[in-house]
Amino acid sequence: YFYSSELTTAEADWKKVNYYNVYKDIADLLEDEDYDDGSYGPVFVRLAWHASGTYSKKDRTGGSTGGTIRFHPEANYGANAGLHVARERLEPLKKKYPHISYADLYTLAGVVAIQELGGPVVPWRPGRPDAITAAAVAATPDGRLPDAAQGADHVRDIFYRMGFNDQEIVALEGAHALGRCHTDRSGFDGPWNASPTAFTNFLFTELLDNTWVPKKWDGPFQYVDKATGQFMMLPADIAFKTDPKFRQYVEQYAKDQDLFFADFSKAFVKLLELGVQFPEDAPVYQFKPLE
Ligand code: ZEM
Repeated sequence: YFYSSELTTAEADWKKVNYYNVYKDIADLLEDEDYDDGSYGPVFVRLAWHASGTYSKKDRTGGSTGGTIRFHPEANYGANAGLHVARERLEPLKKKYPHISYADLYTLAGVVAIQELGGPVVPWRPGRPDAITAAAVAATPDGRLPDAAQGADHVRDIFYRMGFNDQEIVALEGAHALGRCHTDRSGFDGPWNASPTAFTNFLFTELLDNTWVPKKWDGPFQYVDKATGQFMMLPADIAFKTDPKFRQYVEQYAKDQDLFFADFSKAFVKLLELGVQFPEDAPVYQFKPLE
């Protein structure tokens, strides 16, 4: 998926964009009965997360700034497999609103998806600048996103590097209530629960309520629920059940959806703003969900 000329457009100007209109137009792109479980919402959330989760607080590189995820080599890192689907779905909006930066568009798409799939309001600010060519920025190094095959130590290494604590990490992991794994993207297979297009605290309830057993197949090692075999957990997800410090938050969020929503919103705002130097006069939007 080599993007160069097509996605390299004129410089963004965040003040010239009506973000209420962009919000509405992203919301209109969510539903599609021919795609996955009927919604692009989950893959928009994954795009926003992968665009942002490369941040390192040590050297202040990475993060959503620059919209660098659209350029080779970052676009082609293994962790980002399949995200061209989300970028291509959003591309008409870059044509319609040429002044929005890709970095703002991709992060806003994650916010719209969370809200329109029934999640909390996520305050969002515009003003992330775009890199105009891949050469204009040093490439974001590979290996900054978590490896699903690993456990709690690795998950902590990755998220502590971004500046998150254990509670925030667990809250963010709750996004796995949404969407599914694809054998042609990550190699893993299946949704985490029965309602992958609704933002819920089901990642936590499913983790605790089911017995998770190794899936018998030729693919990468993962878990399925013992009762039906329909739902999945990654090895990294299971670490949230087995690690005592993570598990205390899993138990809280399984019991208290409002607490999860409030904590998720705060942590997701932080994620989307990692490493971004916003213009001082950029307002914070709190969009009302459309329905
Ligand atoms: Zn995910 N995630 N993620 N994640 N993720 C996948 C899918 C989705 C991990 C991971 O390896 C994977 C966060 C944290 C972590 C979403 C959101 C967020 C997939 C499947 C994998 C393998 C990709 C595929 O095959 O399509 C690991 C190891 C994580 C941390 C330990 C955080 C944080 C997220 C947002 C806040 C979402 C929404 C999906 C579903 C995408 C889709 O297309 O349905």
